[in-house]
Amino acid sequence: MGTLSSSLLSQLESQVIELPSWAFGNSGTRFKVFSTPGTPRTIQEKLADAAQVNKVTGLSPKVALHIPWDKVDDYDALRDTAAELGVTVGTVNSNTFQDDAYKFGSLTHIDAGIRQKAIDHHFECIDVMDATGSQDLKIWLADGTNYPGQGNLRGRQDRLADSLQKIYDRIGESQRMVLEYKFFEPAFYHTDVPDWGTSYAQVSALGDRALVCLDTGHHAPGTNIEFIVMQLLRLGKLGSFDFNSRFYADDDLIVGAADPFQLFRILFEVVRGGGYGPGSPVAFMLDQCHNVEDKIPGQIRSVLNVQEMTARALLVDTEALDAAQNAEDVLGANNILMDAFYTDVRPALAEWREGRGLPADPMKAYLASGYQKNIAETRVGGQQASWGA
Ligand code: LRH
Ligand code: MN
Ligand code: MN
Repeated sequence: MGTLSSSLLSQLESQVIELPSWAFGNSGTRFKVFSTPGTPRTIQEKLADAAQVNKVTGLSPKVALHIPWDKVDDYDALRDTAAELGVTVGTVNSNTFQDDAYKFGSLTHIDAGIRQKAIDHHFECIDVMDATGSQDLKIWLADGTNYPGQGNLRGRQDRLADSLQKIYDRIGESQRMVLEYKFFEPAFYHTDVPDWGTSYAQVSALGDRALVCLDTGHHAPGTNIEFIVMQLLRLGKLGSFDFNSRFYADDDLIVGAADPFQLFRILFEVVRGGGYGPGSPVAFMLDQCHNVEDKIPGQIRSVLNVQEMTARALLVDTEALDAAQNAEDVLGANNILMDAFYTDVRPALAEWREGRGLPADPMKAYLASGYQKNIAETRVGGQQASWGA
């Protein structure tokens, strides 16, 4: 099929990119949250919207939940609703950053009572996982301090290790815990899990089913993210991605929008490091918000960006690259990588999609389906993503 071989295309067949439920809610910055016509009012409606993304792309059969944003009374029923829509529940994200009790920390808090409250919240998330069939518990902590001297950095790290152990002990044999890091925000002086090294140190102390989650927007400008990807894969500790793109900090913009070349470089290291394909432990997830654009098209664009860059990463002639690297052929090696990056895979992917009963142009198909118009007319009072406000 044009630029893409059939063996390459077959590698794309099983690609899954998990969608975050919160991408379908209204979101914004601390200045303003704009509402978008048709925004879901319930988690069931968010699942329905996610199912539309999957319907036209075939890429996103899983939806991540955020608890308590997506809290319901009956998770068995939610699991059934998801199944009827042709999706399943993916990662369950805990939330210890919106409760007054956590002003000075959650899993790291000096007060054992507050720590226990945060641990109990994670136990509740594990119950949700059990009921919905979710495999992964994702922990991101807002814990940190704003001023030098405010907290005992080491004490907080020790308490974190203790709290994480209690949560880890509760997850089932087929479940995993992923610990996400972020270099700053909302705390500005220090963050308790600021970098991959801290996450790695913490999860390594727990066991095999504790891994690192890499959010592409959570690094200082200029960080070589693909190097971190390589290292975590080398250490067997890359559990999942939160994909998004950023110009400045944790912008949560559409993945591949700000820097498609970076996304390509990351995916190349994923492929090279054995992080892609059946049997790989690496879960691909989006962690994005759509503040000014329509949400479903935003998610369609995102999963297609990941698919396109995966195809380009798979295109790299690794044999030729090895040879050029071994011969210290600096520009030759660089050229091999750039050749793949500059290959326009879109026509071949469109043709391949059609052959699999999917629309050649998923965005066009969605816009023509009338779904957007229908939800804009019928849903009144859409939910805020509870994020970015
Ligand atoms: C934190 C984060 C984390 C949250 C999500 C909403 O910045 O990346 O993954 O759970 O945003
Ligand atoms: Mn994230
Ligand atoms: Mn983030």
